[in-house]
Amino acid sequence: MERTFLMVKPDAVQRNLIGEIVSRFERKGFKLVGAKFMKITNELAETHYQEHKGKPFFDNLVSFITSGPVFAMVWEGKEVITTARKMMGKTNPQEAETGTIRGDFGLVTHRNVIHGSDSEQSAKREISIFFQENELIEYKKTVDDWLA
Ligand code: FUP
Repeated sequence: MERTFLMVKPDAVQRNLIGEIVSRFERKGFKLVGAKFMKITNELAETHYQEHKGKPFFDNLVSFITSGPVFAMVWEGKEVITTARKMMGKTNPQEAETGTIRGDFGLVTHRNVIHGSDSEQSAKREISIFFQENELIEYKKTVDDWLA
């Protein structure tokens, strides 16, 4: 079953949106398999955002993501990587459709509420840098039988 890495960013934690965001993925039918309320170190931020190293917004991105606690999660389900990206909306909240998380709760790209892996490869990489294998819980939900 496919897994993705999602993270409620510091702006959304400050704005009391953890529950709202978690709720959207629960209601969609995805299964939470790991979660961690944590403060990201500079080193972890630079590893996580390594593809953006050298870009003009990199330093601001690292200082934003380390500025306060985040809620890091692993979610599981059918095509969860692409579906979660659709539910998040475009990177720039001004371009994100109403009804998406960024479209509903964000105003600017540098504080865009949520992170989500953009491919199978980045999901694997991001899950492994944020979580140990034994922090991910395999369990059965009877509701799964009514999905997909
Ligand atoms: P996304 O996958 O939608 O999170 O977007 P990217 O991987 O392209 O960008 C990662 C983060 O960098 C964004 F969430 C916000 C930040 N960013 C900027 O601040 N300015 C930019 O021009 C592009 C991205």
